[in-house]
Amino acid sequence: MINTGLTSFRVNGSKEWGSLIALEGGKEIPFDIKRVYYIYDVEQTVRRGFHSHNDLEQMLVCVHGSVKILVKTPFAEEVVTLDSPDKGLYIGPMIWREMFDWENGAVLLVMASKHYDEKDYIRNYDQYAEQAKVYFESRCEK
Ligand code: T46
Repeated sequence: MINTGLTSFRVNGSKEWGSLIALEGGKEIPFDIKRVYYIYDVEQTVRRGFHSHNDLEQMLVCVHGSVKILVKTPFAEEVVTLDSPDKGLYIGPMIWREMFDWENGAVLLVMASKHYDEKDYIRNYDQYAEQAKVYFESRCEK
């Protein structure tokens, strides 16, 4: 789907010493990282998200446990399971997202291309769908 995709990170490690993953802005992460936050202690039945961003890029990594992410546009939708620290889900602008089915103890780490700005959120789905149709149609891709 345009503006979102799953990626695998290179693991430095061995059975003897354990594993290390290094992520750098402009390299493994396709933008300069301006902000990092993490979500944890979420009950399994809780569903979060329910919004899109006008102009924000993010990389989501479940560094412990697992969580499912629904990524959706007016034209397509997909559920991605993040269940390993070596998997990253890139989410670009104008993608609706919902996070659900949290495994007990799951920690979701997010790297973002911009500082926090509530004005960048679109939290109403009908309003999002209207704007997203214009956005994706102007790019001639669905
Ligand atoms: C996203 C998904 C994956 C801040 O003060 N600073 C921050 O950087 C963030 C991300 C949030 N907040 C405050 C705003 C709310 O009062 O923390 C509270 C919870 O935020 P929100 O309800 O937006 O959380 P989620 O889990 O629905 O969404 C978050 C991100 O906001 C969002 O950008 O893509 O995680």
